[in-house]
Amino acid sequence: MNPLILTCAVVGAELTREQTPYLPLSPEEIADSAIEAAEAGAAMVHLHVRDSQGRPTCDEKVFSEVLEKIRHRSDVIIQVSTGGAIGDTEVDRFRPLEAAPDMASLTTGSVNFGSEVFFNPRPFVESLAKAMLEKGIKPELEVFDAAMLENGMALAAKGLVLPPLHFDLVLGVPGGIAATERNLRFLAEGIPSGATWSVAAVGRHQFPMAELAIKWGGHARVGMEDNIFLEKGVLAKSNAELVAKAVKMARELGRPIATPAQARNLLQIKK
Ligand code: KMH
Ligand code: ZN
Repeated sequence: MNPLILTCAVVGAELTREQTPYLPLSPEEIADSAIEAAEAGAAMVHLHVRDSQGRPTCDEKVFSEVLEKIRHRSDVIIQVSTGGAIGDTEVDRFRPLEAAPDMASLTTGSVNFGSEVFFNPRPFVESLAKAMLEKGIKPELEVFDAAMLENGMALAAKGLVLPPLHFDLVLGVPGGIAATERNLRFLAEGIPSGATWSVAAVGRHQFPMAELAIKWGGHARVGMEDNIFLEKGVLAKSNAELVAKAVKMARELGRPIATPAQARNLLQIKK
């Protein structure tokens, strides 16, 4: 089987220390947590950053600081979020690209997100894709609902995203597609040939959906952005613990873990 690319989504934009005291917030904490996750087996990290008050920010200076700290000590693939936090302006959501990451997330459509709306109108998505293309940043096409798969392929048809495409199937966000085996199979079957896919399922669905992806030849994302529990009622004390659990699962299922170099090769990302 092809090696498994594990991504760790380190902090996200929604969580607070009230929900888990183990959440990394400062640039040092986020960088350390990303490096520990890489040491535990993550080939890629998906990053949001926080300001000095712990609030989500799109500030490219904070992103650059975190990226520099990580790159000093690790060759893990760094993917920044252009999803940001609900309510971020379109202008702000371009800013993380200025930190020159390897990859960036690119949600290909709008979706309800809890009681709010995660706005991704087509012209905005296309302009983000164009900016990534011009900067040589590979997009991870984020699919929160079924139509977003077609939207990703439409970007490719317009030449705004270059093959090989990489999709992240985000399951279980309230308002998006639910985290069920049937839905994951449906989406995975719709992945165009030559493309890669990973699953990021929310909360208690994180590991059951990762297990299916491991068995089916897909890739998986774990980490506190999506799930803060190692098991029922037990908070993960670090992102590395969540990655280590996925590594153990993959080993038991006979799937090798991709190093960052192998993942760069699979995703065709230049160093
Ligand atoms: N925080 C969510 C509104 C992404 O990183 O690209 C969007 C999100 C997706 O987390
Ligand atoms: Zn994110």
